[in-house]
Amino acid sequence: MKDVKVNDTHCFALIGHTGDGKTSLGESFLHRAGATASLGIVSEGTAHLTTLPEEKERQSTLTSSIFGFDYAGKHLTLVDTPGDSNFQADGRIALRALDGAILLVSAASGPKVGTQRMWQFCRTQEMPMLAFINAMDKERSDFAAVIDALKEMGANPVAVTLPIGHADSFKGVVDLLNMNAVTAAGEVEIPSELAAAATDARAQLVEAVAECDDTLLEKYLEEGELTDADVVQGLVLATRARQLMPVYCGAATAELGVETLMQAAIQLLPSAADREPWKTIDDESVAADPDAPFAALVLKTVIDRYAGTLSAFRVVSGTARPDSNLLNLTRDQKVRFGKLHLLRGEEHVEVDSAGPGDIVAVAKLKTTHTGDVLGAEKGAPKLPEIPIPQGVISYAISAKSKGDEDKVYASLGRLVEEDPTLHLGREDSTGEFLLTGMGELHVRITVQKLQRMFGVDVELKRPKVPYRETITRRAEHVEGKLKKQTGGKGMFGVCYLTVEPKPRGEGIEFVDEIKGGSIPRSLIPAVEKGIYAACEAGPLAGYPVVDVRVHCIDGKHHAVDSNEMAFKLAGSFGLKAAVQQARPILLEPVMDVEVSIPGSFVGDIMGDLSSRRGRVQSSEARGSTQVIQAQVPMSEMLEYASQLTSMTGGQGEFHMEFSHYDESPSHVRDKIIAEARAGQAEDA
Ligand SMILES: Nc1nc2c(ncn2[C@@H]2O[C@H](COP(=O)(O)OP(=O)(O)OP(=O)(O)O)[C@@H](O)[C@H]2O)c(=O)[nH]1
Ligand SMILES: [Mg+2]
Repeated sequence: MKDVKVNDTHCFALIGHTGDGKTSLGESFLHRAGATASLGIVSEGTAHLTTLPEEKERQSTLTSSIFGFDYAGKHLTLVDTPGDSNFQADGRIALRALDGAILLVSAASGPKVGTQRMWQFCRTQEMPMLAFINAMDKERSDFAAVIDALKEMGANPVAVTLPIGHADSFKGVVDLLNMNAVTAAGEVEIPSELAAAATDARAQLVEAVAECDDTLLEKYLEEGELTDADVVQGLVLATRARQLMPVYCGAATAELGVETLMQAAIQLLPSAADREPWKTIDDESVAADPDAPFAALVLKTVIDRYAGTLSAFRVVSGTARPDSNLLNLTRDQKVRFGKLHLLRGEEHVEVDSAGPGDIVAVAKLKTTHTGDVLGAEKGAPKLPEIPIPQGVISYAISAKSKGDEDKVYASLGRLVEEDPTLHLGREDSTGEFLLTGMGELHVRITVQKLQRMFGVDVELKRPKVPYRETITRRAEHVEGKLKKQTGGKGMFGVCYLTVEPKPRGEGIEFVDEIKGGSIPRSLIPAVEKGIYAACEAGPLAGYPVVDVRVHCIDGKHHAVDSNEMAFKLAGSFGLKAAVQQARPILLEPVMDVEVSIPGSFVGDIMGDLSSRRGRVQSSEARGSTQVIQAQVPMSEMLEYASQLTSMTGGQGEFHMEFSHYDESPSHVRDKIIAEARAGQAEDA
């Protein structure tokens, strides 16, 4: 693999809504490239990209799958991501370590909530994208309608292929760059009935490309045409600058339109050498130079049946070699690489080096987690680590058989290690474990895995809503004081805090404004620690305090009695008092919900969503299905899966994803505060 140069090394993801055909497309890539001997089929459980029994059972991807292979003299790493909102976060982590994405859209149903979400995410990451309109062989496939829908979504789609026929008569694609057609028989002439449409679409493509570049536009306006080389070059630049999203089409399962797309991925999406340069935390560019000091990002941790736990990383610069000593820069610890493995579904192939753009895995490094930055012992660029999305829904769980608690905790710990979007905690008041994930299915699948991999059974209780507390106005000069005189040495520390609200999602910020040593320098971190500790359990109902800027403006100390503990407590008391004075409110998580139902249920479902305090945002027909989009507080949606089934006799489907935090209305707030107080009283 390593005779391939960096500019022939590509890594990209397949993204989109669940069920639109990402894994099928990935399988047909692998098959066309000769990386797999047979075409893997999701519905038959033979896909090389879905290896878990839970994935085979549900016929759906639950965790991103990395596959390295060679094609046309290039080394490609394909990452197939999950489309279901419960598992999309895993794909988002992986995307941070990749150079491009192919957005899959169903030709029959167009972009959906999952399509939109992943597209939006890639857009914020400034990631070049191609779109693939899949399943042209299905009834009701409509290429032009999907392009329109992509435009409406805010993308800049431009058709680079046209479908030849549709549904049963779908045969292949017209390639507007080469002005030929590609069918199961290979390259052929454009069918005569499509000649006019192809000329027309080619003109639109040329015009779109010309509009992205002033020099090209001038040339185009003067000469009325561009050379083939100009069009290709212009399209390459416009794709990488994210001015255009080139659109391809085909049918993944019939392997039609697939090679044209693969060639486009290589030609239009950047290689590891010509992607936007990586930036260090100090905003310096990092060149993809195989001879520079090594730096890499851990994008996945995999528990493998044979190899134990593996850390998969994407090399950003330098070259990884087996049996070498390195640093985990995130945790500031030494690590040692053993063998390097190229990941190919279930199969792992040992390799002797990995350079920029390669993704390989090593046996789990102690203390290394998904998202971490690895680097050479000397001179490694300081890359920012990958942020890990936090789960939103928590279930209390307990072991089914008494005495199994330790085993449950240890096994869950392993699963959390593999999937960082899961979080395992313990609720002090009840002693129960709290498993937090991205959605109900995420948590349920984890429980299934626990049973299969470790043989432990757990019981899931009603989920808990992760409320938050915050403030709505400024409170100034609030005292936090600890003064204690018990026998010998006393404890003394005073701080004065001013708090003010921050925009939603910005967290807690500590600003040190101590002047003149009213609190000794060495003790200011203790105040900060105390403040952060107090933010973990707010004064209203014990939920975390968020989005507050805390200025430490003054204080008092004592030469003998002031110490770290005293100032930590002073900080904590000060924060609690300041929050109380700053008109605190309770925030509740609000979810984006998309419900798909047969048209006859629209009235019932809309009414039901309103009774759950939902705000319906749109309702539109997609074929015979009606799709309702709404925002609904999480607390009202905890058991929606089973309720929707009973309301629609099993004909409804829904997707739900965290959207934002909103102030909860007073009747909800009062109830939650009362519940929290009752809980505390019980403990006392
Ligand atoms: N007719 C037709 N069916 C397709 C095509 N592509 C995929 N399918 C079928 O659609 C179903 C879902 O395909 P997948 O490839 O598993 O979809 P996915 O996007 O990976 O879904 P998730 O893993 O859940 O995100 C499978 O049963 C496929 O056989 C296609 O081009 N034509
Ligand atoms: Mg899949």
